[in-house]
Amino acid sequence: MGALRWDVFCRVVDNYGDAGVCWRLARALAAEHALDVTLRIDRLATLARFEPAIDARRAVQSCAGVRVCTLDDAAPVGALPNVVIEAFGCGLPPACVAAMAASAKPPVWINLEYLSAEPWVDTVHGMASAQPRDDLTRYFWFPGFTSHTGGLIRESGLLDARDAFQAREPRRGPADPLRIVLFCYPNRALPALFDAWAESDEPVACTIPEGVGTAALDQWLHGDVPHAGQAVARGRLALDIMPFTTQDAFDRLLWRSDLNFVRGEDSFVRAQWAARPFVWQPYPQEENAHLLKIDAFLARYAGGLDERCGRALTGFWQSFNAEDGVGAVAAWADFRAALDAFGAHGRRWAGELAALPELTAGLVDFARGRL
Ligand code: TRH
Repeated sequence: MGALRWDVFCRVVDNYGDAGVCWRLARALAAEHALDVTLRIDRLATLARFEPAIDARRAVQSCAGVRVCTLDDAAPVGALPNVVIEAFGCGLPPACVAAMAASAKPPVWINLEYLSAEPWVDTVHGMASAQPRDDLTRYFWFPGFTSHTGGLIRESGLLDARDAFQAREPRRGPADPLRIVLFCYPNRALPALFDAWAESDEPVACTIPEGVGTAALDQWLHGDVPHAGQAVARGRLALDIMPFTTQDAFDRLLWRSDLNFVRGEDSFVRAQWAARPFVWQPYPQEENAHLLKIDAFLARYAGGLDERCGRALTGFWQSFNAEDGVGAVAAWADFRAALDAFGAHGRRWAGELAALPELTAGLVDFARGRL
């Protein structure tokens, strides 16, 4: 019998995370679990932004051991896979659901949910939901930070590769710049932080992916927004605009950095595997629901820090996410002073996460038990 067939369905809502998480999952399923994986995605151009081998004009292609197809609701269904992953409740093509309902042996249908540190996730992970209209069952897989959740994607050998990379990295000398990666959403606190870094008593080298922080750069540089490959220096601050790179190269950027500003979901997880100090800006949600997500994560993450460092971390994260420039600058000094402690804590935290079930392997076991 040939390899089991898994289809991952992805509709890009916004930004890169939906595509990023699905690409990472599809690659891991194919590479580490010898599965025959197809990623069906509605916006190839988004995937091509960080996977240059992808040709956004081709409806079907193979890349990194994964068959990549444009998600087309009108396309004929063809042979059903053994397992269907519906990412982030994106909705399967109606014809696909109809074919599954008509099938004597419908695929195992799993909805991959968004990551959250909120305690309720422990109570709903793995839940089955009957789809009465189609007489199908849909399971819910919740990534998370406890053993009662679906865990996090951690490719095999990732942490060894990180350790080998960081061991080769020269230690930062006293005259060396503080290396910051800034991958955040539009944030009104940035110009004030750029000012503080430009007037800092140490050099600061800030790497910004192209298209990130544009409004703040426009304001701070009086309309002279640099493009990818360009660098700008003001006072002690050097800004380097980088073109988008592959997910693996992005990992190495986080591994090399002294402080990572990350956002959304996938870069948030990768910053934790990087075991370097980081600041998280979740995807802004209505009624500030994203602030609850920060508090839930900080309740888990900051717990391992002493009181002074915990206050410094929480203070800066909350000011940054409140887009409060004055507050962020006021909190920066204590945050900066605690960076070494955050680095040591980051290693402990990554070690704790690595002891949890790994998402892809858990998903494969779960599905195999229901085939
Ligand atoms: O791009 P994001 O803001 O995506 C968001 C979130 O996923 C959010 O949960 C979702 O609701 C929203 O989209 C719709 O941030 P995220 O999740 O960190 O995804 C970014 C991806 O881009 C991640 O896989 C890393 C990748 N990336 C690269 O591969 N190369 C790069 O150079 C950069 C900057 C990013």
